[in-house]
Amino acid sequence: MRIDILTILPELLESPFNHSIIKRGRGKGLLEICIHNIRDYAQNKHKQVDDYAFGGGAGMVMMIEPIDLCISKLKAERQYDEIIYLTPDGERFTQRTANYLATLSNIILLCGHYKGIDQRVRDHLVTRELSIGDYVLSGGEIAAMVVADSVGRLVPGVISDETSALTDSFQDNLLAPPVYTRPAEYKGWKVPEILLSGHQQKIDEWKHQQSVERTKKCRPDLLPD
Ligand code: 6GU
Repeated sequence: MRIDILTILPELLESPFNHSIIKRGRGKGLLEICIHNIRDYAQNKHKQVDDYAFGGGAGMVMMIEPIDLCISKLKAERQYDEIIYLTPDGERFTQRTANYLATLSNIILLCGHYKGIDQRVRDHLVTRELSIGDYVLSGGEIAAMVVADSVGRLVPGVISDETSALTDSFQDNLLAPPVYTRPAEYKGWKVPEILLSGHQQKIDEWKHQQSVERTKKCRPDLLPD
């Protein structure tokens, strides 16, 4: 899978994809993440990418032309399944959306900034708009990291233990059960006896029950009525 990220702050996006699972996925050639600086497509000598809003109002608006030029260049090289604009007024990003995006070959993530982006980008270039939650970030970059990370780790082969992505919290609308490792007792705090018992079926039942309990307590909205 290939993910192209369009931003005016490319430095912000370098580090998160160079560690751990995502780094390994890139190393194995399963995942390509390419960062593009929108400013490289600015047409005037000041490399301007934003301008005053028509009709007034506070804040600058990101111009359509540099974004269109960057997207057009990428589209000439390959077909894109989705061109996604990250915005707090987009559709809520969930595990379900991540699962869907992980089935695609090529996607573009467009990071917004300032007061917003020329509406014509949203009307004519973007195929989907996503928000990562009901709070406002200073730009779309952190949201793009969230989307690329959660999608990238689902691409087959990126996580070596195939089953582990499937047992994540949310994959079955339940939170994950608690996990423990050695020592079996620390400062008198004990690992639940059942996990040391060797009865796999009982252990699986216990884990499921813990998942349900945790979900009831922390995220009752995930449970069916
Ligand atoms: Cl995608 N962008 C910004 N700027 N803020 C957000 C967001 C996105 N999702 C939640 N808050």
